[in-house]
Formats: sequence, C-alpha cells, structure tokens
Amino acid sequence: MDSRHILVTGGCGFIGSNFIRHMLSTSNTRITNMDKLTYAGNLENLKDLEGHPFYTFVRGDIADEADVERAFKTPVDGVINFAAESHVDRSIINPDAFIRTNIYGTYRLLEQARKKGTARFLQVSTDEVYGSLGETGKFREETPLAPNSPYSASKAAADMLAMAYHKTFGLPVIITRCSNNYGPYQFPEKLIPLLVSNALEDRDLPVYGDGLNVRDWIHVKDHCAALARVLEKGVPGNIYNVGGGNERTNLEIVEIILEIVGKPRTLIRHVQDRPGHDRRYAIDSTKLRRELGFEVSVPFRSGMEETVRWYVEHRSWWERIKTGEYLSYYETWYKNR
Ligand code: NAD
Ligand code: TDX
Repeated sequence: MDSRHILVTGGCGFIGSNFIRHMLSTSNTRITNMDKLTYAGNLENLKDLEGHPFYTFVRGDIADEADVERAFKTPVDGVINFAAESHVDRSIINPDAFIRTNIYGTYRLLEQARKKGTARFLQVSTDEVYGSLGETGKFREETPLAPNSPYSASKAAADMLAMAYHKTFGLPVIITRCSNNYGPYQFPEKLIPLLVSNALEDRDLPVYGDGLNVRDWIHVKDHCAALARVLEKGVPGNIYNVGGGNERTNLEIVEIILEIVGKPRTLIRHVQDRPGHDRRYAIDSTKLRRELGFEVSVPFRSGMEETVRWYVEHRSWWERIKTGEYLSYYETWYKNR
C-alpha cells in the first residue's frame, strides 16, 4: 500500500507523533495530521518534520463536523484515530471533554469515513476498556468490556460505536487495544515522565495508594510498529490486543527511575489513591503475534534507560510544559492527596 494517503488524528500528542515519524521513515505514506492542539497537543513534537513533502498539518477538532469534512477533502485511503482526551485523573476531575472528543468526535470521524467510503478505519483504543484484573489472568479480545473511569468508559463507547459502523454499514473498522506506553514525548502528567521530571527537579514522587497496582508497559516504538502492521494487514471487523509482556508494579517503576537518575528513595511520597483505581492490567497479544506475525522488540530495561536519557536531554521540552495550565492541574489534583 505504498504512496497511500492516511489521515492521522491527534498526531501532535505522544503516540501520534511517534507514529507519524515511524510511518514517514519506514514507508512512502503521505500523512495529513489533524489535531486540535489541546493542552496535550504540541507542535514541537513534530518540529523536525516541518517542510517534509509527505507531511501536512491541519488544525482541527474531530468533534467539529466542518473540520472533519475539511480533513477528508483530499481523498484518504485510511484513517487512524489517536485523537482523545487520554488522562484518567483529568477524567475524574471533569469528564466533559472526554465525552465530547472520545465519543462524539469518534462518531463524527466514523460518519465522514462512511460517507466517503474510506478503505480503512483504525481506532486506537486501550486495555483499560476491559476494566481491572485480579492477581492472575490476562485480557483477551473476547474479554467483556468493564470500564471503571470516565476515560475508559468513553473509550469503550467509542469502540462499540466503531464496531457498530462495521456491522451496520460495512465500514472497514479495526480496533487495537494497547497497554501502557512509555517513551519520548509523553506528556509529563503520565506516571513515567512525571516521575522522571519530578526526580530531576528533586520534587516528590507521588505514588497512589500502596503503589502495588500493576501495568503492562510497552515502548511506544513497539506500539507504533504494531499499529503500522495492523493498518497494513489487519482484517476489518477485528480487534487486536497489543501488550508489552512487561508487568511491573508502580513502585517497581519508581525504583527503576530512581536508580537510573541516581536520586534517593526519600523522594517517594505515598498519596491518596486514585478513585476507582484499576488494580492490574495484563494483555494477551497472542492474536497479534499469530495472525499478523508481530513481536515486540524493545527490552524493558534498555527502553527505560533510553527513555530516561531522552527526558534528561530534553529538559527544556518538559520544562516549557510544566508551567501555566499544567501547574494549575497539578496543584488541583495533588493539593489534598
Ligand atoms: P495524548 O494526550 O498525548 O495526545 C492526544 C492528542 O489528541 C493531542 O495531540 C491532542 O491535542 C489531540 N486531541 C485531543 N482532543 C482532540 C480533538 N477533539 N480533535 C483533534 N485532536 C484532539 O495521548 P496519547 O497518549 O498519545 O494517546 C493517543 C491515543 O492512544 C488515545 O486515543 C489513547 O486513548 C490511546 N492509548 C494511549 C495509551 C498510553 O499509554 N498513552 C495506551 C493505549 C491507548
Ligand atoms: O502521579 C501518579 N502516581 C501514580 O501512582 C500518576 C500520574 C499515576 N500513578 C499510577 C496510576 C496508575 O496505576 O501509575 C499508574 C499509571 O498511571 P497513568 O500514567 O496515569 O496511566 P494509566 O492510568 O494506567 O493510563 C494509561 O494507560 C492506558 C494512559 O494514560 C491511557 O491513555 C491509556 O489508555
């Protein structure tokens, strides 16, 4: 599928920006990136691509019908929808934008793709739609949806709507559900970049509750490679789980970061737990491996060392973010914890 034209939404965020760079360096795909530039969208994440002949940026909101129509004006061969409100804690403070963007915005994209007869629609979803696991077991594609936060409920709603467009209208929808990503350009409200940047500033490292919640970490490079594979070879109407096979408690993550940056454990501060905090996520990616031949390639330890080094070397990137709106969010959320 070389020389195709893909519409990427939310490409100025963490995973979208890594994905666009991945696609432009590994294929002849032309990319239009439509992003609203919310607090999490940052043009700096793709500054190196300015003037690239295969890359176009348009500012637009997926929940705005006119913006979406404009984005589809030049025919597109496929859509990959990253655009979302993505932070669980913010969805607890105020779910409004989550409902609007994640549900209504996905609906607007699906509707336009249906009108235009778009050949592929990849909805980038999350393992959080499955809810929380106990000490054993893994999420499979057939695991019933049981989201616990406004964020994950909005993503689950979008998944169901996307699959309904496949079943009802024959739109070639594919859904991926990935576990927790880490890597460069992640907004420093998420656990790993928050801890690394706080440690570098000798600030407290907030750990929710007992710190024994488990996440399955995958390097963003592996997630992007998996998405490229699914875009090319995935079968419409299917869901593919994407996992790193790297289960770690949050406290283990804190310890690894402290060790890499050489800071003391005294920075750790246990704070009040997140309401509705999912205890454990673990993903079974057998289907992706067997049917599409995809394997993760970044070992966790070296991926973490490279990631921490990136935040050390890009201090001005996160320092510019940790001002203004960020500080008021951070203070509101952590004030009483
Ligand atoms: P992010 O918050 O870093 O980026 C989201 C991007 O979407 C930003 O550039 C933002 O400006 C844009 N956006 C928000 N609302 C928009 C709107 N209405 N119209 C157009 N653009 C809008 O998020 P991320 O971590 O890169 O996540 C990307 C996608 O992957 C999300 O759909 C998320 O649910 C999913 N996901 C994330 C993870 C993870 O660990 N980060 C894991 C699994 C799935
Ligand atoms: O300050 C913190 N302290 C802390 O203990 C923060 C921000 C988080 N945590 C805990 C909560 C979680 O158990 O760390 C874990 C990871 O938290 P987040 O980085 O907020 O990620 P999570 O809630 O697991 O959701 C992420 O993975 C799935 C992404 O933000 C979602 O977009 C994705 O769908």
